[in-house]
Amino acid sequence: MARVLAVIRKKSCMFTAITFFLMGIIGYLAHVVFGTMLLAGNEKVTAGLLYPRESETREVRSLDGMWKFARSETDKPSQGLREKWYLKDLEKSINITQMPVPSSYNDIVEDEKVRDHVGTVWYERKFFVPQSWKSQRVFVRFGSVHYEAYVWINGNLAVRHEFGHLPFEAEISEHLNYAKENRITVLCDNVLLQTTIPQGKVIEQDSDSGKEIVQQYSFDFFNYAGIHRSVHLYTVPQLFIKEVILNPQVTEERHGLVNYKIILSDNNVNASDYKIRVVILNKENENVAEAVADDDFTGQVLVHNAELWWPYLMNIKPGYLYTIEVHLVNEQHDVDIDVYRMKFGIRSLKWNNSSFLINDKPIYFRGFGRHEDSDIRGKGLDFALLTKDFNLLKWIGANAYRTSHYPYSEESMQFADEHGIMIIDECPSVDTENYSQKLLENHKYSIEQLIHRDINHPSVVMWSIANEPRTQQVNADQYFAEVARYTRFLDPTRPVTAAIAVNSKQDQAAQYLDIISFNRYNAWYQNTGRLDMVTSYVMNEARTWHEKHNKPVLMSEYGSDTVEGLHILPAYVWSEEFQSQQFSKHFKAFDQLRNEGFFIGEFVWNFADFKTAQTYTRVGGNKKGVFTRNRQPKAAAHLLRKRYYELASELDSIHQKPDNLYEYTSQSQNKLQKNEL
Ligand code: GCB
Repeated sequence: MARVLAVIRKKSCMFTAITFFLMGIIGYLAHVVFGTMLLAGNEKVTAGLLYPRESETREVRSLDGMWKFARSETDKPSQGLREKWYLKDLEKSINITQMPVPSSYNDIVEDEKVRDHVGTVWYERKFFVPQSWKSQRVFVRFGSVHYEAYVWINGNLAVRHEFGHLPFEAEISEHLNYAKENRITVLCDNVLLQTTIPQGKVIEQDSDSGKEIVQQYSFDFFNYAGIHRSVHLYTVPQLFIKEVILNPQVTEERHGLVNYKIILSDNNVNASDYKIRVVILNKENENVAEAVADDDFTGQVLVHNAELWWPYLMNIKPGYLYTIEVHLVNEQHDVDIDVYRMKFGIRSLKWNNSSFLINDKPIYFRGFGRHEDSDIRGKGLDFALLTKDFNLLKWIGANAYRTSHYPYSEESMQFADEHGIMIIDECPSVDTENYSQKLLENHKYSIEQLIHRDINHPSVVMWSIANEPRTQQVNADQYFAEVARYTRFLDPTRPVTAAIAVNSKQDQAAQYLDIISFNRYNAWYQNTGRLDMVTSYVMNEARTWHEKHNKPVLMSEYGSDTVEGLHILPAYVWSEEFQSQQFSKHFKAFDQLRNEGFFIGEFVWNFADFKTAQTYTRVGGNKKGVFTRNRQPKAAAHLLRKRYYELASELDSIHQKPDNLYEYTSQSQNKLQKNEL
């Protein structure tokens, strides 16, 4: 409750400021104390949240569509809570408009007060549930609400959740009116503080109409808010399959060994009354293996000669997925009580101090940093956009992206599994600074929720625990030691990285990572316009990271803002020529570094142009996209496409070059390309 209270906001800001002032003074002593605090538990554990899927024992209903919407006054964010607006129809308390779900609310209305709103907004809609659901258990599940959400069903608080970009749910069986109308009310608060993930600051400033609450944040994307992903109701039987945790491995003989752990909704059931039967189906839906779990509902099932999950353009059959069908069976009557199906892939990951292998083959990442961002709907889930983006990723020959700078939709993770796109899965921590115990707890909890959600996705090959944390600051060392330790504790099967921008001399976090990712904008933020100051700079920096830590290195961001249609020769910043030439200078460095044996990938910043907060360095947002915000290619996209397909053919022996990769120019073209003229 407290977050919506402005007064507490101020206190917590003050608290943070005072804490760090003192920390600065006490120096080493505080450092030690802080280190001890960090080791002190307080870890929260997420339960349930299987992606809602129909089966013979489960029904799913979407609550997507038009909802009622109202914005609280910025200076009265908790008015609705105090006055209990959720107890009756919203329009009885406040003027309402219509708002689509899923979508960010910011760009739907022609009013900067909505676009730039700071604080709480309200959503509401009605729905029916049939009488037949009364014998079941009913859950409401949100794919994500940014940032904090409270949900009431018919006036009863069902759930509160913090962190955007991550799902949450609650059982609502006892709050429902069966065979009658029901009301769902959602309060969404977009305020970011020094202890939220990501961090922000709220200040009070004078304006022409009096005092205004202003949200500040340093990260470079618009703080879109609202009900961003789908809302579902789903039913399950009284005793049901709550979690399915898989750890598929590849044996030396290249069989798939699928380790599984099933968690039921009731931990105390008598194992002799129930059994768990798992069936593995191949792509053709044929039963290829099955097993009955041990009494603790864990087990292993062997898939002979398994088709492995491969990244796009690393194998001719990328993204091979099996389905696991989990049956909860009543032993006595031999009937299915619950059935849940989920796709998964079989692949191995290994890493050492210079390389990263999938199915024993070295990975070279050719990818992007991205954003969930588009015109009008902001960060709202959109299947048309998702399909277009994956088509473009394949058009350009990419095999990976980082979910910069927060977890992307579950649906996008499913797309990545299907298409064989490797994911560096990032938690929502951006520009992390002012380290505190509370921040650490939240940071760890966001990672816990992320790993809980994504652990079964074969596309996820690495966890990114932060983007551009201020790792030169006091206490960054212990802080990241603990975040990395915890991440590895939650999932030891994937390497841990963070995208670091602090230089290697000052950085204190890379020592705790398995793979070092660095962001650098040569010829853009440094030595602006100097295309002759890229190649050697990139090489030197990558080598320095490797020499210092003896770990594989990748470049997680490079690029330049580019206005589509702006042409300037010789190349000049913001022009299409500049972006292409700046990329090309990086390519030279990447090839050289790869030959040196420790450099494992390149990620352009960014896949597409995206919206940011208003600032004089951004013209209508960040323009570093290879595609425009409307997903049309800039000149550099064609250049990158050639490189990514050439790399696939050179490194992975996949000679699937599209016919139109090179346009015919003359008979001499091939010879010229091979320097034979
Ligand atoms: C960065 C950030 C990214 C920004 C980018 C830029 O280093 O990680 O969020 O958008 O630079 O374009 O400035």
